[in-house]
Amino acid sequence: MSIYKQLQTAKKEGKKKFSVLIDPDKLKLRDIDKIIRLSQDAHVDYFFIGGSLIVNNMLDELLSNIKKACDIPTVLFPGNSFQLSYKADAILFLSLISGRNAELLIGKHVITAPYLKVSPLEVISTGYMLVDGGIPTTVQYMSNTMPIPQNKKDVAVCTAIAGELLGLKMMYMDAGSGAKTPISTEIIEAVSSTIDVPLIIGGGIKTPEKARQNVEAGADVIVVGNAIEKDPNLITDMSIAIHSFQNTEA
Ligand code: 1GP
Repeated sequence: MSIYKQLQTAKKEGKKKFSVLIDPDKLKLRDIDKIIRLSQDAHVDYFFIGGSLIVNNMLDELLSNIKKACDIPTVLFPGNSFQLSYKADAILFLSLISGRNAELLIGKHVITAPYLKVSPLEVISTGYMLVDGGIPTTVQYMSNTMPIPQNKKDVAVCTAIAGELLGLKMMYMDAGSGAKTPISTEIIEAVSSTIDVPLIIGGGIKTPEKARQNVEAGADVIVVGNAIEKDPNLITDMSIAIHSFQNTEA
């Protein structure tokens, strides 16, 4: 089953997914084995692979190592058009719909389109919405766009509706990696109750409690990067908090 189909089915059944974000630049190779092992034991659903820069050339190697060690699907979450690899299972084809930078709305897509068209990757068009996370994030700086303020719930809702009407298959609301303030449950609730496509939430999620609140508010996929880089053991409790949602609701 394709990853997108899995996400749609899970959404229909009220099941939540947990994705561990791996930034090849930040990760020390010796940590990856621990993260893979813990992720496998905790039934992590996906590895999102990406970062704003990726200055080393470890992307292919990292993907091969993950493939060799486990069967958790890998999804590219590219910070720019150079972060492409056929070794992943899927790619989030991101359009930065919260911003007004034409290059990131459609420009880069035109450049990468012919490569993706012939690639074996599952391409999932995704509306990327940057929400203010309390500190200027790398994405904000690199994309030269303004995030949606946390108190402008209506702007977030209308942006997500527009993305869905344009045919984007998922929405990713992100406070940016290392955000001080993660996205509020109010915005998650408002957006999730208005759209039908899967909703991914990430940025600054540091505790299993916050992950849990987010899925209760309607998030379908929770992405955690920084907190896990600092303490890989968090994977277990995060996974329980996210995956147990269905059970307690039933
Ligand atoms: C960033 O949503 C991801 O794009 C994850 O953020 O690294 O803060 O968990 P963190």
